[in-house]
Amino acid sequence: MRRVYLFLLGILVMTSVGCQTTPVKHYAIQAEVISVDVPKKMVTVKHGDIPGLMPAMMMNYLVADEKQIEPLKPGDKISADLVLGENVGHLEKIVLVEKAVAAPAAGDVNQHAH
Ligand SMILES: [Cu+2]
Repeated sequence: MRRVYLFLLGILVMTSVGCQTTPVKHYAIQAEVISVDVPKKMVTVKHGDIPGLMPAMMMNYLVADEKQIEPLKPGDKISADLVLGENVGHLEKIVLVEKAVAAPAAGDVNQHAH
């Protein structure tokens, strides 16, 4: 009986090693860009709730590829893949969801009451 148990345990260990080569975790996040530092590959965002990880907050993230943050401007809404598992988390697959509202154009003046 014990032998069967060990055999099953062996299969379990091999299976988990096989399908999980790295202990890296991915979290899909939604965030608003606060500032972008392309040379440092750093982006400051205000992210929403990340279930099981942290509540909504403002924080800095490194990005794997600085080209992904080059076009970003403060106020842009993005979605990204937060990758944790190394010393520092970083963002991948950054997608611009919504462009920041542009500076008030002539048309917007009409919205003010005057
Ligand atoms: Cu956070």
